[in-house]
Amino acid sequence: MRKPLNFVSLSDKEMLEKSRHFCAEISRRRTVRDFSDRKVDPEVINNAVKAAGSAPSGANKQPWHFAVVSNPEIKRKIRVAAEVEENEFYGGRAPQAWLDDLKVFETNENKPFLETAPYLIAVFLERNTTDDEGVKHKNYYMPESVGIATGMLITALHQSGLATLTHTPSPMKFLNEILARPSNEKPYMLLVAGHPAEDVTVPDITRKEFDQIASIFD
Ligand code: IYR
Repeated sequence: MRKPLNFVSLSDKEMLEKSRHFCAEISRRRTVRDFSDRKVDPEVINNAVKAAGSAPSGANKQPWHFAVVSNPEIKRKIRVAAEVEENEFYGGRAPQAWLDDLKVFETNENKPFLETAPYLIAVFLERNTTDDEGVKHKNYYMPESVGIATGMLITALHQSGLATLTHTPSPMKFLNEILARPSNEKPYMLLVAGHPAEDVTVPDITRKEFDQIASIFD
């Protein structure tokens, strides 16, 4: 079965304008590590998750799950468990070269934002899916699919006026336990979302120039 494509055609001029505007808007996105506790309308978060759920995926298996957490006790449990892993990371597990690379970001084992920010979105990758008859089905291109969906989630939250932090405490198995997710789901990322803290600053880093990231064959 097929159906018509619901495609919006733009004029060349509109296209150019929209592309410039979007590039400028998304380039303003910065990862934030200090959040305000200001509330966010849950629908804004749900809409961003719906946008992420529209991502392309291998054989349309949609191998993702988004656990949306605003409950303070659950946020606290996540913070405590993440800080256990981060203590090990900063206290010896990470090689010195890695710690040196992180210096500019001024990160450490303390993760207060996991409690301060109004929302944590734990993204899980479904390794396989079990149907109603209990038969296991393979998923395809899971990291690619979940990566695209997570990028769309970050983009959707940014254009809704929210700041995000892509947090990856490692290992993240504790998220399965705290959020009661089955073992076929692998924690992929813990996305922190909310308003930035007042007067927040970010590291003065630059992005590579276009010709450093692209090669053109015309
Ligand atoms: N997960 C740790 C360490 C960390 C690693 C990388 I690569 C970063 O870009 C930032 C942090 C932490 O969150 O502190």
